This record gives sequence, structure tokens and C-alpha cells, in this order.
Amino acid sequence: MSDVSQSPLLRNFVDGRFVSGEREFDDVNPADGTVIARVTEAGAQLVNDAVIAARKAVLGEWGRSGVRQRAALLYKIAEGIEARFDEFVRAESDDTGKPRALASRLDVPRAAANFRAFADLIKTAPLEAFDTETPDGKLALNYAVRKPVGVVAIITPWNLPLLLLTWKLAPALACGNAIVVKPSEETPASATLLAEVMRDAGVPNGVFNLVHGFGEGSTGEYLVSHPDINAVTFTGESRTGSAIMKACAPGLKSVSFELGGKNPAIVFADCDRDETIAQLGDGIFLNTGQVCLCAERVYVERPILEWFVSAMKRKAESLKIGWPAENDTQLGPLISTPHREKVLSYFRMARELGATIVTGGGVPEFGDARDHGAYVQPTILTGLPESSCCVTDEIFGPVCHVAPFDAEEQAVAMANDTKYGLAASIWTNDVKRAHRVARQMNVGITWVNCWFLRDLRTPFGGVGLSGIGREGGMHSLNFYSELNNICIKISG
Ligand code: NAD
Ligand code: 6OH
Repeated sequence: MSDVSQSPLLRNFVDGRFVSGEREFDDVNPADGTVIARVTEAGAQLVNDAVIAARKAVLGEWGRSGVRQRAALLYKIAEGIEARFDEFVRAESDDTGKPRALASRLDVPRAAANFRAFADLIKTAPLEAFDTETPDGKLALNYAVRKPVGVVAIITPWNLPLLLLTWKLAPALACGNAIVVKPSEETPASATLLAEVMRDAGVPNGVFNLVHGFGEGSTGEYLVSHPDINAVTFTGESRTGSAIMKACAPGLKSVSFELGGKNPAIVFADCDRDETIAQLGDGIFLNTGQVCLCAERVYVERPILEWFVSAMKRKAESLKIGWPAENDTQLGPLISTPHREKVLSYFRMARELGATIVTGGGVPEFGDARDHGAYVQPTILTGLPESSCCVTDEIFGPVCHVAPFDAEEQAVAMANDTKYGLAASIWTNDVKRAHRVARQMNVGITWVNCWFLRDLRTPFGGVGLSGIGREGGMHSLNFYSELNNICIKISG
């Protein structure tokens, strides 16, 4: 056990200063259960201070700042993240247990890329304009100008903490808003480091505020129900999205929700076999399966079912589960032991329902401090009915259920038979079929022969329980700004 009194204290950042909150809670490393930091929780008063500081910033110089000034600031923040790259990697990996190699390849570079992408975009974002013929035969010009929404609340989850926070923060800043962020209570470290980067980059006081704490009955709820918040952007569980929507209803705050998924992959017999196993293997197990886009339902054309199951089993068993800091580690722990308990409860239910556990299904044993961590084995299930909870619920672990199909229409129907609708992937070399099937997917994102291949200009979001709205590129700019249409009569 670590000496908690020696742990660093992660504080809130309000109006340009680091401040303590009311109570403290532990920040735990899920690789071995040690307390790595203490975190000070923002109560209702501090949340209110943060919203007041943000409002002051919007009403002040920042609210009148120009696009070039804001874009320059965003580039500076990107550079600030890169200058402290290793600290971010360590913070992200220690909080989540994800391999440092993964944080170095994905989370931290994407954080910097998010700022650059929206700095580029805001500089070139077009305005809409129309010449309008008037009833008296004259002409009017209609054009829309972009204004900040005001004070934006950002609430983020623990799986890709910095990536998802900056994905929302960068366009919100680009559009001239002031922001109050609440990261997940499980992963407070990278957001705290980001507050230092923001301060050092010269972000004006009150423009970026960070409050730490929990959701219901705590910081998150105080924030989303605060009457002076204009918009709430949230990534997390569908259930939480519904609670947040309720809190936003009285003030009619606008919302953008990126929520859970139970994503299908459809593997046709003509797929490129090695590529499919390599890339869909990531699509099932990356980040220990804790990516909202991961495939938890895999439908395989019957003639290659046996091959697929044994090849994916080999892939799962080849993944090196280890200490996050070791270079060759491919799989870290889950986020926490309570989350592992949830994942293991699905493994137990699968067994009770008569599933075949092709591989995994349990907890690895290390004989060292990792046995106090939240590790779980990568797991493949077969033989469950489509109606079973293991096939309908988002498990959010390194696990998938594999089922056969005989006809394309059957695969499409099974893939779409869900309340979620975030991402689908299709694996085939038949280009006509790829287009045909992709268009039938009832999701926000369809990948063909790839997975999690991102272009930050594209629409990103889900249907059904997977979300409300789209972010990415112009979709983000449209959420984080208000358009004021100006109609000016030109002649007469
Ligand atoms: P979560 O919903 O439990 O928590 C997310 C955030 O919401 C945390 O900061 C939490 O403190 C806060 N929160 C909880 N209750 C709240 C309330 N009543 N009011 C205000 N804030 C509240 O999600 P999680 O467990 O941290 O993350 C995992 C989930 O996120 C999975 O369902 C996953 O699919 C989803 N996710 C979706 C996307 C996407 O883009 N669609 C991306 C990443 C994660
Ligand atoms: C979910 O866990 C991953 C979300 C990814 C993004 O929001 C993104 O922009 O790539």
C-alpha cells in the first residue's frame, strides 16, 4: 500500500487559479490498486464560482476575440501538450492502467491533433450567404454570423480521458466559448495537467475551468443543473445521458451526447483474413475493450466460422497482459475492480446460459502486485441466443460474442437488432457488397475493412441509445456556436 499522505493533491482550476474543494477522494491506479493521488472535490459553491468566472470571460474580451487569436492559442496549447508529452502519457496510463505504449500512440497525440484540427477549421469555416429576391422585386442579402454559445459544460468518461476531453474542448474554445470541465472521478490527472498547459499557453482567466468530483449528487450534477450553463456536451453511459438530459430540461440547455454502444462487426467469407484478424482484434480488445466503438458482437459467414473463432482465439491468447509501463504490454487492467466485477458478472451469466467460453472468462494470476489490480482475460464467447443479456448489453470489457450467419440480409438484421447504434464494421473484399451493407447499418459510423480510423472533419456520433447529435468538423462548430442570420435589404 502506498503512503496516502505522500500522494500529490489534484486540485480544481477556477478563474486561472488552482483551488481546493470541500472533500478529498482517492485516485487509484487499477494496475495494482495503489493510491497515486488525492483529488479535491468541487462542491456546489466552487462549481458556481467556476460558472461565474466562465460567464465573466464570455462577457469580457474573450467573448469578443477574433478567430485568428483563438486559432493561435489552440496551436500553442497543442505545442504545450507535446512539450509535456511524457508527463501526459504517464498521467493517463497511471490513472487508467492503459499501456503507456498505447497512450503514446493514441491518446496524447490525438489530444494535440484535436487542437490543431479545430484551429485549422475555424480559420477556414465558411459563412452561409444567400441573395434573396424580395416581393417588391428588389434584392436582400442573407448571411449568418457565428457567435459563441456562452458557457459550455463538458463532462467526460474514464476510458480515453484526454482524447475525449480535448475533442470537445478544442472546438468549444475555437468558437469563443468559456468552459467548465468535469472529468471522470476515476481519471482526474490528465485534465489537471492540461489546466497547467492552458494557463502556461496564456488562456485568459475564466475561459477554462476544471472541477473535480463525482456525478449524481456531486460536482457533475451541480454543473449540468446550473442555470447559467448554456450547453452541455457529454460522453459516457446512455443511462447517465438520460439523467443529464433531465437536468438540462428546465433551462432548455442544448445537449450533445456521445453514449454507449453494442457494436456489430460483420465478417464475410471473402474478407482478407489476416487483415481482419489483426484489425478486428484491435476492434475487440484495444484499451482492454474499453472503447465505445469496440465490437462486442461479431457475425461471421458460416463457411469461415471455425477458422475465425480459432484465429481470433489465437489472437486473444497472444496479447501480452502486463504492467502498463512495460514497452511490450498490449493489454492493461480494466478501469477499476468494481468495473471488473461487472464484466465478470457477464462471464458468469454467459456460462449459466450455456455459452461456450472459447478463451478467457476469468482473471489472470501474476503472483505480484498486479493481483491487487483490475485485470481480466480477453474473452470470446459463442453459442448464446441473440436475446441474451451478454449479446444485448454493453459490457465494456475485452470480450465479444461470435455468431454465424448464412445470408447477407440475415447479418444486416442481426447487426441492427439493438437499441444502440454507434459504430459497425464490415469485413469483405466485395466492393459492391461493402457499399450495400454499409448503407443499411443503423449507426452513426461504419468502417469497412478498418476500425477506429479517424478523420476529425467527419461526423461522429450515434443513433438510438448511442447518442444525440454529431460532433466532428463543421458539426462541432455548429454545436459550439450560435448562428445569427442577418437579412439586409440592399436596394430600394
Ligand atoms: P459514466 O456515464 O458513468 O460517467 C461519465 C461522466 O459522467 C463522469 O464524469 C461522471 O462523473 C459523470 N456523471 C455521472 N452521473 C452524472 C450526473 N447525474 N450528472 C452529471 N454528470 C454525471 O460513464 P463512464 O463509465 O465514465 O464511461 C464509460 C461509458 O462511456 C460507456 O458506456 C461508453 O460506451 C461510453 N463512451 C461513449 C463514447 C462515444 O463517443 N459514444 C466515448 C467514450 C465512452
Ligand atoms: C469512445 O470510447 C471513443 C470515442 C472516440 C472519439 O470521440 C473520437 O473522436 O475519436
